[in-house]
Amino acid sequence: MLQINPETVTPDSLRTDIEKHLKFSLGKDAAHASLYDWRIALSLTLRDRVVEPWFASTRQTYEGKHKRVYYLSMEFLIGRLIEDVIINLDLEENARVAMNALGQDYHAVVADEPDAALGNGGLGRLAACFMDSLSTLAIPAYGYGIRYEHGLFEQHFENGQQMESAEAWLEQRHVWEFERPEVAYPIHFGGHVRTENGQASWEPGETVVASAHDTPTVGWQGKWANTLRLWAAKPAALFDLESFNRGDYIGASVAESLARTISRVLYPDDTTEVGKELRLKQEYFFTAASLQDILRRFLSEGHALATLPDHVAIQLNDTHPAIAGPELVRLLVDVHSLEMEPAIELARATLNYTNHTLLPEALERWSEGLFSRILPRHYQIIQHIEAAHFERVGTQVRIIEDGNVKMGELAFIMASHVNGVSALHSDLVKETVFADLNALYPGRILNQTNGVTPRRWLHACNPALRRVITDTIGTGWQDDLERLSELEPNLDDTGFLDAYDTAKRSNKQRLAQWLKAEHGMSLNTDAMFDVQIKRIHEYKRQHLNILETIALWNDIRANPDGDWTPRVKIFGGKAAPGYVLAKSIIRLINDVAKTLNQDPVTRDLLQVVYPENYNVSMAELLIPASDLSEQISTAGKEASGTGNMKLSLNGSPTIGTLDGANVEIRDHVGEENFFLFGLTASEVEARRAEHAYARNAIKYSPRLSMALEQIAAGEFSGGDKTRYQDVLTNLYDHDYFLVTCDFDSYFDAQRRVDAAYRDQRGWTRKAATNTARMGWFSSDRTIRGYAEEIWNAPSVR
Ligand code: DL6
Repeated sequence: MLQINPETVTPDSLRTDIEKHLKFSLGKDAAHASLYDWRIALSLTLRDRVVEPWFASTRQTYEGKHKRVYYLSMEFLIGRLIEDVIINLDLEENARVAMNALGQDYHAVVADEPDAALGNGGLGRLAACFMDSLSTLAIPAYGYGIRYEHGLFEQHFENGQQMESAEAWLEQRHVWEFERPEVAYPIHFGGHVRTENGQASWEPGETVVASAHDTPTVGWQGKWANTLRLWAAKPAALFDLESFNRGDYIGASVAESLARTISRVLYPDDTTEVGKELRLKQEYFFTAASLQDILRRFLSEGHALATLPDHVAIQLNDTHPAIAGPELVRLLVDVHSLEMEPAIELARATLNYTNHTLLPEALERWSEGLFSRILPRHYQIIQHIEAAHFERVGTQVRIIEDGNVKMGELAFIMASHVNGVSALHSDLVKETVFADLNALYPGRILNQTNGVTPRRWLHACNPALRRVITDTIGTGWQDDLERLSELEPNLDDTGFLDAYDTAKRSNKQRLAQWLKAEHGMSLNTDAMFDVQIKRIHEYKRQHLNILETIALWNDIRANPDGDWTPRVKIFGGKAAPGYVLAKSIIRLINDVAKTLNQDPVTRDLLQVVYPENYNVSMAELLIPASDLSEQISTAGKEASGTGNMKLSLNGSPTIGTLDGANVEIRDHVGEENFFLFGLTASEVEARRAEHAYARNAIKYSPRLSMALEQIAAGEFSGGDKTRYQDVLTNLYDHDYFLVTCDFDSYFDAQRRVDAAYRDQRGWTRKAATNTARMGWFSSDRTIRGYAEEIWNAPSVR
C-alpha cells in the first residue's frame, strides 16, 4: 500500500509544480493568472499526488483478486473535491504556505471551486461519505453514477420566493476527473422482443452510449484510492449529415440532443409526475452501463460466472438502480447464455438494497405501459422473477400489481440483504412497507445506521475544534472516531472548556463574517445560533420552527424586559421545484424574517436569517458555528438524518423528536444533553386516527392559535390574507405531519433550551459532551458494518 509522505511534499515542491501547471497546463504566466487559474494549477498539482496511490490500489486489487464493492447511486453530493484531497493527503499547511509564497490567498483559491452538487440531499451526501470511508478502510470499491451536466439547481429568493436556475459546475474545467473514451457501452431502449425457438432477443428502438469519467477518491493519509466512475450519455452515431446537407440543421442533431438529455440534469426529488420517462431512462442508463462494466472486469480476471457473488458485491442505493436485478439477469441469460432460474439466483446473491425512505411517494413505481414500452425485455424478465418468487414463497406479494411495476418489491426480492439506515427506520421497514416480504424472507432485513465522514465533517470544516481535540487527545481520531471518548475526562476541566468555547465563538464569527460578505446579513454573535438545515419538506417541519418563532416573538413583545435568551434562527435548504407547499413554507420563513428583523423591540433578541442556495460548502460553515441543532421531523418519517450527526459531532446539542437516528444520538450523548419533545412514532399513528386532532390541538394552544391568526390576517405578508391559505388549510384540515399536535411540546422544549443556554458553562459542557460521545457515528463504522454483514468484503489492509 502506497503512502504519501507529507515530508517529501514540501511547500517548495508544491510551489514548483503549481508554477509548472500554470505555465504548461494552463498556458498562463503568474502575472496574468486569475483566481481560477491558480485554483486549477493547485488542483492539478494535488491530483498528480493522488495518481500513484490510485494506481497502487488498483494494482493491488487485481493482483490479490480481491472482492470489489460496487455502490450504484443516482446521487453523489460531493461538494468541493479540493478540500477532500488536501485533507486526506495531509497537505493543508504545505498548500497554504505554497499559495502564500505565490502571493495567493489560500482560502480564496479553495473557495473558488464550485460544489459538485450531483445529489438532492441526504442520500447523495451519504454516498459521498461512503466513498471517503471505503477508501480510508482500503476496501476495493467503485462508485457508479451519472455525470450530470447540471447538478442541483441554484436557489435564489425573489420577494422571499424560491426561484430556480440551472447549476453549471461543468462550465468550468473539471480537473479531478479522467475521461475514458475507450470505456463506452451501448445502452438500449424501446423496440420489441423477438422470440425464436424459445430464445428471446431484444431488438431495441433507440441506442445511446454511456461514456466513463473517472475520479479517484483518496482516503485518509493517501493510503488507498478507489474510483468514482460517472457515466455521460452520448449519441450512438455522429449527427445526421444527410439532414444537415438538406438544410435541416435542427433535425440533424435531434438524436444527439435526445441522448445528451439523459445526463443533462439531476432529477428532481419528491416530485412524482414530471419527466417520468426521462427518469426511468436515466436509472436504466447508469445501471446498465455499470453492470456491463462490472461483468467485463470480473470476466477479465478469468472467473467462472457461477462465482460472481464471491468476487462482486453490488449495493443499490435506494430503488433508483433497482432495474439492476432484471438487467443482470438479462446479461446472464441473453448475453452469457445462462438458464433463467440460475441467473435469477446468481443475480440475487450479488445484489443488496438499501431503503432510505418510508414515504410512499418516494417508493418508486412505474406504470406497466411506460415500463414495457421503454424496457420490453426487462418487463418479461420481471415476470420470470415474479414467477420464481411465487414458486418459492407463494403469491402474497407481487412485483407487478394494479398496472404498476413496484421497484421497492423488485429490489427487495432481488437482494440478498435489505437494510434500513437507523435502528428505528429498520424496524419500521420490517413492520410497515415490507412487512409481508419480511415475513416471507425472514432475516433478509438488517440495519446499518448511517454515519458521516469525520475527515470532512470535523477535521476539514472545523479547524478550530480540530486543534482543541488534537491538543487534548492527540491525533489519530480522524480514522478512529471512537477515540473522541478520550475527551470525557476533560469535560469538567476549565481549560478544556474555555478552549472549546473559544473554538465555537471563532466559528460563529467566521460564519457571521461570511454571511455579511456574501449575503449582506448582520448577526449577533453573542446570541444562540439555532440551525435548521435540510431539504424543505412538510415532514421535516420547518413550519413548526417558524410558528414557534412567531409565538416567541409575541411573548417577547408582551414582556420586552423579560429574561430572554437571544437567538438567531438560521434556516437553510431548497424545496423541490414542483413542491408548492414547501415553497410556501420558504416564503413564510422569509416573510417572518423580514417582519421580525425590522422590529426594534425584539431584533436584538430574536433574529431570523435564511441565506439562499444552501449547499455542502455552506453546510461546512454553518455546522461548526451552530449552538442548537433542529431535528424536528414527525416521528417515524425521517429515515435517519445525517445532518443531525454532523451538528452534534461539532458541538451542537439537538432539539428533536424520537425519529430516525435521533434516537441513537440521544442514547449516545445522554438524555441530559438532548432536548426531547413530541409524539413517538406509535403515538403519531394513534393521534392521526382521532377526530379533528389538528383543530383540537389549535383550540387548546393559545400561542399556536395566535400565530396562525396573525398569518391569516396578513401580518407577515403586507396585509395579504390569502398568501398562506395553502399552509393554513393544510394545518387546520389535514396536518398529516402533526405540526399542531407537537407545537406546545416543542415550545416548552425550546424554553428548556433557553434556560440551559443561559448557563454558558453548562452549555459548553453539553456541547463538548456531544462531541466526545459521537464517535460511533463515523461512516467508517457504517462501512465496516456493510463490509462484514452484507458484502463479505474485507479491507485489503
Ligand atoms: O440515508 C440517507 C438519507 C437519510 O438520512 C434521510 O433521513 C432520508 O430522508 C434520505 N432519503 C432520501 C430519499 N430519497 N429517495 N428516494 O433522500 O436518506
